[in-house]
Amino acid sequence: MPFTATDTAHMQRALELAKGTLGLTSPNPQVGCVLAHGNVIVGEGAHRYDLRDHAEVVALKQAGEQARGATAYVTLEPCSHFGRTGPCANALIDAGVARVIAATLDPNPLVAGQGMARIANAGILAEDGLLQAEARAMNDAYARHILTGMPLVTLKSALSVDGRLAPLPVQCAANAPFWLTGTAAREEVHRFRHSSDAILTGVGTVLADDPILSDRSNLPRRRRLLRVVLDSQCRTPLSSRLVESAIDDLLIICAPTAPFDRQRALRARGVRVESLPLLMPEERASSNTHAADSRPEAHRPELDLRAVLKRLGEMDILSVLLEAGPGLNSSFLNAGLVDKVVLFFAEVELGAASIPFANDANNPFALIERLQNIDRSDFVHETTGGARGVDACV
Ligand code: AOF
Ligand code: ZN
Repeated sequence: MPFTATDTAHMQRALELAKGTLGLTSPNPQVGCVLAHGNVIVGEGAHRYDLRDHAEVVALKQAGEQARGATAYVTLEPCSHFGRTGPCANALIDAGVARVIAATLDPNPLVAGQGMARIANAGILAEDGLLQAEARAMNDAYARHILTGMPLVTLKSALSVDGRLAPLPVQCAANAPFWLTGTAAREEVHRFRHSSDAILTGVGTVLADDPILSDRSNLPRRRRLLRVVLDSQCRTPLSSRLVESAIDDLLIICAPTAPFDRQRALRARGVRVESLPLLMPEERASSNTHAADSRPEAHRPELDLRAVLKRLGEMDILSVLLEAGPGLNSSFLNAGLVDKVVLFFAEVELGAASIPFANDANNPFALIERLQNIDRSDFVHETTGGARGVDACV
């Protein structure tokens, strides 16, 4: 049966409800549900991880007996498995709904079409694909993680029009008098931080800028935000704003060879310190998607970035915002581990004496060639790949 304008309006409402839970559902997806008889909504809701109930159950509880005969509009296929809650497919069947419309199927291998199949087998009209692109885009990090165990990586940088990083602390330092980009861009940065499970930077940026990497958006406080520093030798100062503000939300990833007293001192300040193996230059070269790297540091052992992301994935981190300097930007791009790039351009030229965006690239647009092919999962938001991975914001 084709979808009607009423169907679209209700699904739009369900998407709106889901969008309102940004930062509140990870490691679960953002999901909204509307139950309606014709134009009349009898129940609606969204999932929030801390409150457990899935979106369908929130809406069913609100609708009570009025759920009978209603159409359920869900932004993600109702689940068919027992997790922290029972299967939503069964809850909808038991409530006697007449029709279920899902915006998209759930990429979770435990569900993956089985929820809709169960509903259809119960004799209920089950359809999917209404406003699918929007629904998928909202959960692209969730899809990446559930399918690969790795988080989705967004590289964020504030640049001059000639594609250079600012010579002074810019996007991070709260008290810094100088910002490369304006207020609108800063608000956007905080919105991006708010939508990420982790913000990742390198010790070089910590030493140069003393950033705090907090979410200062005005949005409802997110469930968790992990700040991560790649610091193979544990050089992060105990007096840094990151360490001073650590409340079990700062992870320093170092090499097994990092001085033990430094590791211990950081732990004593409430910092989580974990070591991961280093990758030798030859091993990195074989996994590089890009031509030979001529930087001097390209010939030293470095943290294995793939192992770093895998570890963050194990910690249920679905999305990582990379806010780093040229060295780490280059390393991530060269390893083919960047999915999206968000560039904020300021109306200034900094000139060749300033710092390039990535060590081996003066033109950020040339880097687009090195973005990971995000189409490897058919659930991941296609338009970011279609736009060649760059969302430019001013
Ligand atoms: C739905 N509606 O609102 C959500 C769904 O551990 P649990 O029980 O919370 O299950 C988590 C999985 O359930 C998650 O990976 C995804 O497959 C699905 N999420 N499904 O029907 C919802 N949040
Ligand atoms: Zn469910």
